[in-house]
Order: sequence, then structure tokens, then C-alpha cells
Amino acid sequence: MAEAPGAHRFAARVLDWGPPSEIARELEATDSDPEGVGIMVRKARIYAVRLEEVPLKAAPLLKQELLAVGGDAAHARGVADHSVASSPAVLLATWGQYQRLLPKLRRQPFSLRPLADEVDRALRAYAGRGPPRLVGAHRSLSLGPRPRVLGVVNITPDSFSDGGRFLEPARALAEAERMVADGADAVDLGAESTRPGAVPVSPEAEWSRLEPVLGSVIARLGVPVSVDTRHAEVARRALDAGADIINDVGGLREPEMRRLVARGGAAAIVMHMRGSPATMQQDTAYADVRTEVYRALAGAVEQAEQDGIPSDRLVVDPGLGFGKTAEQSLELLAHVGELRSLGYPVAIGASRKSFLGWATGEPDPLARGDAGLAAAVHAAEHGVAIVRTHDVGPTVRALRLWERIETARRALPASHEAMAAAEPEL
Ligand code: HH2
Repeated sequence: MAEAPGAHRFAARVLDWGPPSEIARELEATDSDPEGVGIMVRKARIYAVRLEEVPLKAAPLLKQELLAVGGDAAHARGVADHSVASSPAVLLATWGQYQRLLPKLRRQPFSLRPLADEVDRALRAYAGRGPPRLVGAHRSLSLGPRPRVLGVVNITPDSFSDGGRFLEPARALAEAERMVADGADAVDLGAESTRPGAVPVSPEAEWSRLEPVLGSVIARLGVPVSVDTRHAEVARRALDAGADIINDVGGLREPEMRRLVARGGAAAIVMHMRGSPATMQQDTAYADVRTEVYRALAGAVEQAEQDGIPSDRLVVDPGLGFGKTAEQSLELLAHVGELRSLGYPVAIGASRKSFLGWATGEPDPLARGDAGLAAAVHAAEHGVAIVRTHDVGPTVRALRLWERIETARRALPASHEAMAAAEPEL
């Protein structure tokens, strides 16, 4: 091949790197000293931490301490002339700079100690690998490195994409079996549609649809079984019948639901939704949808733990399409990785939803499988642990490919011992 022309004499290229192990390998490839690599890895990435309502007196101190370690912080202009009582903030620093910053903040007044603890927890949760498994009532779901696939079977006449197809118990069972054969890691059975404006179903009617399918699915399939219900009565019966996970689109807001999950030793998917499916699209006004969803999920899991559900049994889900406009769902999906800062596995359900139709121009939910795959791969890229989908086979194959690509990124660097002292890795 011909010699590079003068303009490319040094072959300058911006490295498209991801996790710290990949950064370390790129640095090693310069034949750099291994100890130096350990030090440089900590300088290679900026972590931006967003905070809400930082007290007025704390904000300038925070900025000053960040500047002192070589980072920076953004806060409201009104902090300078005291025209605000508190301010949001974005902290900017490398891993190494945070390690120098946090002990200093812990010695400061004006709530900077609890603020430092919270930043520390969020950073470790975000950068870490996340919990290795979700512990269910009987069976557990091992998590990572690629997202686990939760196959959806709706035993309903009116679900938005598969309504009526699996109302017959034998068909629902056959669909669940097919999903497991296609590589589903767990199955989610729902007997009430939660699509916008769906007519609510009584717990008795919901259970009568669910019961014949749930028993056979538990008996016949070797994977954890999740039940998608908002009703404590249905959850109680499902747990008595041997279900492992309760998938509550109501976000465990009912105390009885939390009590049942705790008592049954079950796992729970805590999904964000304002109001109920019947009313949720009437109020989609959020000042800031990401912050509101984040805070609501943080509150829900904190309450769940207080009521006796251990953290290794909880999953958070932003509830795409639940009381959100298409733009808001896309915004949540775009930033889904930040939910990892909460320290729980993150699940998403984008499959076939109308926001995918809005984004792609495809009106038929059954023809949105490919858009769902793109959403699943995006989710994988951002550390989502569980993808809920109707299209199991293609999703499993897409995520297997994603995992192969990731493996190429994550080969261990030679200086991995020095790395272990540097920063944790997703
Ligand atoms: N979406 C639906 C139902 N349950 N659970 C979680 N955790 N996350 C989701 O995004 C989610 C969910 C809606 O989809 P589907 O079950 O296919 O439709 P319907 O509610 O009409 O049965």
C-alpha cells in the first residue's frame, strides 16, 4: 500500500474507546510503562454527576473544591447573587479527581457530607458491573454481561400488539415454550392490558385468565417466571402458585404489594407510571422527565427496601410509553444508562410500542420488531440488564452479536493488576 500522504503523516485518529480495560489496552499499545497506564486510566474519562437542589451555601464550595482537584462544576447563575435558594449542579471530574474530592467534601458543612456519600454511591453503582443476579422466589435470573431477555406473553383479548392471540391457555403455553426455545431467559405473563386507556379488569377475571397458563409454564419451563400485574390479590395467588418475579407497572406503590413481595421472597420489577393506564396519557407534563422518573424510582425502591424487600430482588424500569409522550419515551431511552446510578438492575420495555411507530413511521405494532431490536441494542450499550420483548428470537440474536462485539472491547489489559486499583468497570 502507498505511503500515507503528508496530511496524515502521524495518522491522527480519535480513539473510540469504552470501558477502562479497553482504555488500558490502548495506552499499553504505545509501549507505555504499566504503572503509568494504571495512573493514566484514571484520567481518561470524565464522569458528569447531576445533582438537584444543592443548598445555596454548598454550591460555591462545591465548585471551589472541584476546581482545586482539576475538575469543575456548573450551577445556576443565581448562586452568585443569592437570588436562588438552591441550585441544580453538574459535577465534572475524572475518577481519580473524585477520589481526591470526596474526602474533602465530607469535612465540609452545608450538607456536603451526605452529598459526597450520595455522589460516591452513584459513581460506584454507575461504573460497577451491577448485581450478578436477580433473586426470585424460587428461581434466580443471572445477569450480565449481555441483557437478559424477558419474553412477553399477554393472555388478554385487548393487548396493543398481541391481544387475543394467546387468550387460549394452550396457545399461551406454546408461545412461552417457543420463547424459551428461542433463548428467552425468563417469561413475563400478563392478563390485563395496560395500554393507554385500557379497560381495567377485576382481579378475579385477571386471575382466571392467568391461572391455567401460569401453572403449566412454571411446571414445564426451566426459567424464572414473572407475572405482570398491578393487583395485590393477583400477585398473592401468583406467588402461591410458584411465580418468581412480580412485574408491577404500578411501581409497588400499594403497601400490600410490597408486603406480599417481601413475604414471598420474590423479586419485583418496579416500573414508573403516573396514575393508572386509564388516565396516564391525560397528564404528560413533566418539568424534567428524566429527573422526575429518577426521583420517583429512587423513592419507590427505598420504600420497598424499608418494607423488607432486599436490594438483590429489585429492578427499576422507566416505564416507556406509560404516561409519556413519544419524545419523552425517547429521551428516557436515550439516557437510560443514568438509571444505573441507583444501584439496581435496569429493565426496559420498548417492544412494539407506539413511540417506536412515531419514530419510524411504522403504524403496525407487529411490524415494529426491527425498531425494537435497535432499542434493545441501544439498551445493551447503556448497561440495561433486562429487555422485555415480544420478539424473543431476533432480540436474543442481536444481543448475542452485541456481546461478541463487547468481548473484543473488554479483553484484559496486561496491566490489569494496576487497573484493579484504578476504577471499577461496567
Ligand atoms: N410495558 C407493558 C406492560 N408491562 N412492564 C414493564 N416492566 N415494562 C414495560 O415497559 C411494560 C410492562 C406494555 O406492553 P404489553 O404488555 O405488550 O401491552 P399490554 O399492556 O397492552 O398488554
